[in-house]
Amino acid sequence: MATTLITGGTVVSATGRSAADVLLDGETIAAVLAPGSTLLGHDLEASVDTVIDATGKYVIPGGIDAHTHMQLPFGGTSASDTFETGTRAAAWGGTTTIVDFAVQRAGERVQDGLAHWHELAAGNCAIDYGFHQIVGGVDADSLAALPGLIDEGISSFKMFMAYPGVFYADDAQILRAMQVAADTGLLTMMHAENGPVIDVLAEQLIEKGKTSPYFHGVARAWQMEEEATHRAIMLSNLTGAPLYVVHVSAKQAVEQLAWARDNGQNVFGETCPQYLYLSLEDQLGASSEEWGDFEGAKWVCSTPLRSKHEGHQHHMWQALRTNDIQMVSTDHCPFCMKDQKTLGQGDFRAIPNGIGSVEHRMDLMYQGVVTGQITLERWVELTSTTPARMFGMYGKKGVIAPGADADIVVYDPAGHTSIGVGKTHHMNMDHSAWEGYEIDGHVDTVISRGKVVVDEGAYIGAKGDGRFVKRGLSQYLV
Ligand code: DUC
Ligand code: ZN
Ligand code: ZN
Ligand code: ZN
Repeated sequence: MATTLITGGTVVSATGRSAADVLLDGETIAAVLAPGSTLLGHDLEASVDTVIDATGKYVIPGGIDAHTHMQLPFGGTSASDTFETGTRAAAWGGTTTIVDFAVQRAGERVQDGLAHWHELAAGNCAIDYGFHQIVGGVDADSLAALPGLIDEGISSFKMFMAYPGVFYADDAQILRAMQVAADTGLLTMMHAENGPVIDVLAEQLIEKGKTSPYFHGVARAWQMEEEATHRAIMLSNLTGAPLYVVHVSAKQAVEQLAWARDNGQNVFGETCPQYLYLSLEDQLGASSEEWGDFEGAKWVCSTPLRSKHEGHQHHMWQALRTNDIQMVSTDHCPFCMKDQKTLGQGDFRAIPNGIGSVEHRMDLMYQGVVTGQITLERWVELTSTTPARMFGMYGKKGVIAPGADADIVVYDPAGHTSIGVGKTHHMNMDHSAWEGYEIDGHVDTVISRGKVVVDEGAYIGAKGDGRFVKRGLSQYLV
């Protein structure tokens, strides 16, 4: 087995930092050692196969993006990143594990939806990957299939309070699924927006001729995120099923989660970089049109970007510090402007929902360290350690410790990253939602299970390096 020694760096964990050398033996971390240590009298630098000099740099556990949608069929098209292109872009950005959403549609067997997702991913991924299960049709068959997911290494499933007629689950369906979750230890993930109300608001806007992408955000009112979040919390309270609310963007939804946690409920929230940095007003761009032009389609996602005048973004950073929000994932769901987003020209309801960020999450969140919004340790916790614990991978993933998978990023705080097409952009999309963002930091080296896959901006891994991760139950269950 090839051995590697990462020397001279500062090893950062969720709880602290220290100067240490990290010894890798094949795919596994063998030891974390005081700088310059010998092992049983051997000079390590002389005895290993490869030495990586991390002097002046941070050595962190590889990023875990627990919310991606490679190849997701949506609105008559499919997300433009395949497992191959999307996981490669993730690796470039310092993410060494993704958890993607396998899709079951109404009328389809859960087992068939899952099998299809395995076919899409197997042999194509650059980094390790796991799956959550989307249950797009809650009925007696899909409920009966849920407990069997645990043996398949899938310990979480997602339902939608939004998208009537597509993925939507009503309260009665959610109740029944949460009852199964409470009995089995599956973690319930929720897209918490009141879809039926949003659909009426959207229809009324279109009737008034308000068709531009901006009105996507107007229709998806924060009140209907707060309301759905509260409803999910109460159903979780009633059933005893722990709850994980995905892509929280409204400060009022954060307050619901904080309230429930203060009441002792096992509920968790995830936000995404777009809700920390971007706003509904950004969607208007430099357009001279009153309600923006079609450029705004680049930022159409659900939940939507929120108005900067209401202070959601500031509140979200605060929630990351106070642990009212526990995780940052991307909800990576890219669509090209030229032939996909354009489906919604003249009617924002037909714009495929999603932003591509899988490549930039580690950098964008590191920028929060630079600007004093979060600590270095919190950066690691939000982007790697908590995702590993939340989704049953901790020990193997999310930590630099003997016995863990050798998933490691060497991050250079003195480096610089310019984001945008033609700069840092390896996702399969014809634009960037993050064009022009400048990061004071740089992903230098990315190691995935002991193999260097990215070295100073060069991808040197291969399709199929990534393996399916069979996850255990959430380590946040009590
Ligand atoms: N939101 C998105 O932005 N894209 C895919 C699905 C979702 O809920
Ligand atoms: Zn969602
Ligand atoms: Zn999503
Ligand atoms: Zn560098």
